[in-house]
Amino acid sequence: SPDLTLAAVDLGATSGRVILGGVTDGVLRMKPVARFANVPQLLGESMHWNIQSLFADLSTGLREAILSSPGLTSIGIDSWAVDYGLLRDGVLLGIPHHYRDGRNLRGVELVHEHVAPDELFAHNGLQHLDFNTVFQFAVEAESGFLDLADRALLIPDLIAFWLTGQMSTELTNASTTGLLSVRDGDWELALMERLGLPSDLLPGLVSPGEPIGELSAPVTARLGASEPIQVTAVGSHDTASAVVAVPMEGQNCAFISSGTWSLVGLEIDAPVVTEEARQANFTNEGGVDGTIRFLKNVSGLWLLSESMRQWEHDATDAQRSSDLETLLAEAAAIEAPVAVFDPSDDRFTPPGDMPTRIRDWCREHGVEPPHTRAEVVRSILESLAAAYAKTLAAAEKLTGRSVETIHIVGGGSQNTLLCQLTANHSGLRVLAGPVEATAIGNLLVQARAAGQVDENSSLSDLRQIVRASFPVTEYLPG
Ligand code: ADP
Ligand code: LRH
Repeated sequence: SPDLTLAAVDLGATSGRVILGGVTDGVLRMKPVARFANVPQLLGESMHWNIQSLFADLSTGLREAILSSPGLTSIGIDSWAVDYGLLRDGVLLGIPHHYRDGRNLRGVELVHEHVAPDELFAHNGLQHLDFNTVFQFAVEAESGFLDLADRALLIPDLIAFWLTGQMSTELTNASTTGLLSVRDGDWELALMERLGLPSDLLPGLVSPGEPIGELSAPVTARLGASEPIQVTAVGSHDTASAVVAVPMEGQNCAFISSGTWSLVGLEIDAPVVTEEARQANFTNEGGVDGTIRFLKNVSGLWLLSESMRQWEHDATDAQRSSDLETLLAEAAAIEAPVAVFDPSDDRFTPPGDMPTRIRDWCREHGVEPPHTRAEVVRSILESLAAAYAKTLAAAEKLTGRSVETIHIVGGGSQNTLLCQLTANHSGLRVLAGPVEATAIGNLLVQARAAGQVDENSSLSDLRQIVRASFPVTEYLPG
């Protein structure tokens, strides 16, 4: 494929992919070359990412990409936020923890002993999530692990290091650590010092579009490349890349990046760090080109996939038939009202028996619990849609903006029931797609850096390419 000269490595919490792409005449063409599961590992009591297997799978994907497109010039890497590996002398110390690991509560306690929640928010502008990197670092400091390490690399930066030998911290993902200033976008060195964290634990910042480094000689050989290939910084936080590819036009659009999590909010120019925003637990994450994503992390399709995992686990052979499509069709056919619960309740964060936890939540709150599998599915989707509507109403109030259209991107944009329920609960028009928004945003930032689109293109120019390349599906409130 002569014009597919860019590759996106996109690691979601549910699955990873390698996708080739290139922009010709204002249209992005893509070719998926690899897709692999991302299965967390429980080792004793702790929960980890299977980083070895992810790196092996993405390397196989990159080999395929190079084989299929020998003119490949650039690779961009994104993944879920907040998690990292600790290193000493370039060697990984231990297996990176999963953000759903139970250790984070201790980290929250430790950090709040030194810095109160409101002060922390004034520094970093982040929604309180127990897994923000700053809390994880506090646990590592207490256990003595940080004393052993000379570096921490966020997951996409760790992969870039293994590919190039260069260490850096990409800016959008850095903004999820809790250690980046929401005002000037630089490391909060004074905050790190107060928390006893070494100021050079995380390496220097790079911005999306900047080069990270060329594939090292051994990696070039292993991947079968014959020309030098650049690893280019993209919005390495998957949500930052996804929002680049939300085909929104004008000020009256909101987005929902819908996958394992639902990231629900607005793109704005300057952070909102008012006490009201903090109380409502909104976040100000750093986006590509200096934008701010004012959003809330509202749980997501994790509730559904984890329920399905439980049913698969419980199933006798006779019952082992509920694939996603069947379950969604059964859920769509339900006419009676179902339970609406709070999908962001902390009890739903760790892996486990979601249907039982949902029923428990309902009983505790005097709500009739869902009984059948289809009712559980409907209840999950109805609850997510209700939470989206509530979150966007709050975002409108806190920013003074008014939302007319909700864009849903990511794997969940294929869930027609969820899209329709979102339109119903919000009373707003929903435009669904593209599905692979994250990989698209990753590729477009590379395309701009590589000169396939004008280097002065703004995000709205890039979104014009998204509109020209991918259809959307409209849902009107029913
Ligand atoms: P992540 O990037 O967090 O790994 P994705 O954006 O890939 O997540 O979304 C994964 C989710 O998309 C799945 O949990 C599933 O609920 C949903 N999904 C995937 N394919 C379909 C489909 N064909 N119909 C409806 N939902 C789907
Ligand atoms: C989505 C995501 C989200 C974070 C969470 C840890 O994949 O990056 O933006 O809050 O994972």
